[in-house]
Amino acid sequence: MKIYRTIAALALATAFLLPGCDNFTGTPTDQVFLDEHHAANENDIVDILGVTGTLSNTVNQKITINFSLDSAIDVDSITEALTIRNLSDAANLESPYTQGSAIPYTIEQISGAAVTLDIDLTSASADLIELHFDATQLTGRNGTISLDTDGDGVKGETGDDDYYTYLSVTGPATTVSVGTTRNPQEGMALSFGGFSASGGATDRYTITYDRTYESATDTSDYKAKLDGSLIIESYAPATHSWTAVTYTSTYNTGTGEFIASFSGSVEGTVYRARLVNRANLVTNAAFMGYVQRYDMDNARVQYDEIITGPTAAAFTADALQLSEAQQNAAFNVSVISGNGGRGVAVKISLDLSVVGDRGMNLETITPENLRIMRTTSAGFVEMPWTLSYQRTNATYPTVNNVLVLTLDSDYVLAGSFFVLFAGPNLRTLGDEDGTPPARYFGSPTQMIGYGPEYTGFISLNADGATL
Ligand SMILES: [Ca+2]
Ligand SMILES: [Ca+2]
Repeated sequence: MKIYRTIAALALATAFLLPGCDNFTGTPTDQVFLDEHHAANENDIVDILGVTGTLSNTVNQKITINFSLDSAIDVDSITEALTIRNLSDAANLESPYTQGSAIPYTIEQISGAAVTLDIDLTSASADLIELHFDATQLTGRNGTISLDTDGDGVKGETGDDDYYTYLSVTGPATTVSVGTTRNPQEGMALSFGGFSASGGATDRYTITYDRTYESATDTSDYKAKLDGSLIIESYAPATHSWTAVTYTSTYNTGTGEFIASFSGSVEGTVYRARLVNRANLVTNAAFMGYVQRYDMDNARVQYDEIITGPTAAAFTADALQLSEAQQNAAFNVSVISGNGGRGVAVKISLDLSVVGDRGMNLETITPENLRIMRTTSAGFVEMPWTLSYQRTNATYPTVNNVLVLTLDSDYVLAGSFFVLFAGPNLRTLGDEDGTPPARYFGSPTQMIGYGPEYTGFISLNADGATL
C-alpha cells in the first residue's frame, strides 16, 4: 500500500547558503500611527433568526419575525421586502410549490428585535403559506446593512440572500402535498472522497455529486464540469513547488461518482487536489426553485480552493523545515496600537535559541514570506504591512530580535482575529556552529487555501490574536 509522504533524501537538495543580514532601521513603535479607521461594523448583517406563528384561516392571525438583536431592523423596509403568498401543489415533488395570490398584512407591534404582523387569513386557500423576504429591500441601521443569508460576506444579493420560510395554517380544506420549498441557498452538494491507491498502475481521486435529497432526479453528465475544475498536483520538496498531474476521468450518471485516475505514484510522493473555475460548478437544472451552485460566492470565485491537502505526517522527514512546535516557539506575537487606539501593529519577538540557530535571516522577512491575514465571513483578507521598527542584538543574535509590522490599511482594534502565515522562503541563518544549512519556516501541509501562490505557509501562534 502506498503512502502519500515525502522522501527524506530529497530534502537534502534544499541545502544552500544564504547571505548574512543587515540591521534595519525603523520608526519606534510609539511613533506608529494610522490616519483612518477601518469600519468596525463591516461584517454586520440583518439577521432573521426565525419566523413563528400558530395560524388558522381567520382574521387577526399573528406572525412574529425574530431578528438578531444586533440587526436594528428598518421596520419600514419589512413591507417593501416581505411577500406572503398562498401556495398550491407543484407539477411534481421536485418542483417548488406553485405560488398563488399575495396575502395582505400589517405591522402590529415592534418589541425589541421581534416584529409582530397581523394577517387576515380568511383567504388562506391551503394549509401552507410562504413568506419571502427580498434581500434587496430588507435593511437595518438606516439602510446601511442587509441580509447575507448565503453567508458569503456579500450583503443584499438578489436571489442569493433572499430568505424563504413556510408556516402551516389550520382550517383550509386543501392540503399542499406536492412540491418542495424554495431555497436559493441550497448548494450543489459535492463530497470529496480524497486519494486512494489502487495497488496497481493507477491511483485515484474521487468526487461524488450527492443527489440524495433535492437533486435526486439529476442524472445528467458532470464529467466536463469536474474535469474543468479539478487539478491534481504532486509536490517537489526540493523546490517547494507543485506540478499538475495528468489524469483521465469517468463520471457515473447513476451514482454521481467522478473518478480521476492517474499513473501510480512512486512511494513517498505527496499529492494534493485543487478546485479552480468554481463558478462553473452548478447544477444543470434548477432545484428548489434555483440552479444550485457549489460556491455561493459571486465575488471571490476567482480564487482556487485546495480541497484535499497532504497530511502533516507526510513532511516530518524534511530536516530543514522547522517543526510547527519549533516555529511557534520561535515566534512570540502580540498586537500593539498607538495613541488612542489609532494605529495597529503586530509585534513579533523572535527567539531562535529555542531551535539552536544563529538567528533569523532578516532579509527574508518580507511581505511575500510573512503574511498577516484577517479572518472574516468572506474568508481570509490580506493586510499589507510595512516594517516600522526592528531591534537586533549583535552579541545575542538568536534572541532579542524584535520586529514591528504596521498595517498600511486602515484598521482599528475592532475585535476581529488575524493569523500570521510564514512561507518556505522565510529562513534562518543556520546552525550555531556556523555550518549552514539554514532552516526554513512554513509547511506544505499548512496552506491558506485559496490559491497556489500561497502554498507552503504555516500559521504561527497569532491564531486567535485580536486586532
Ligand atoms: Ca450574500
Ligand atoms: Ca452570494
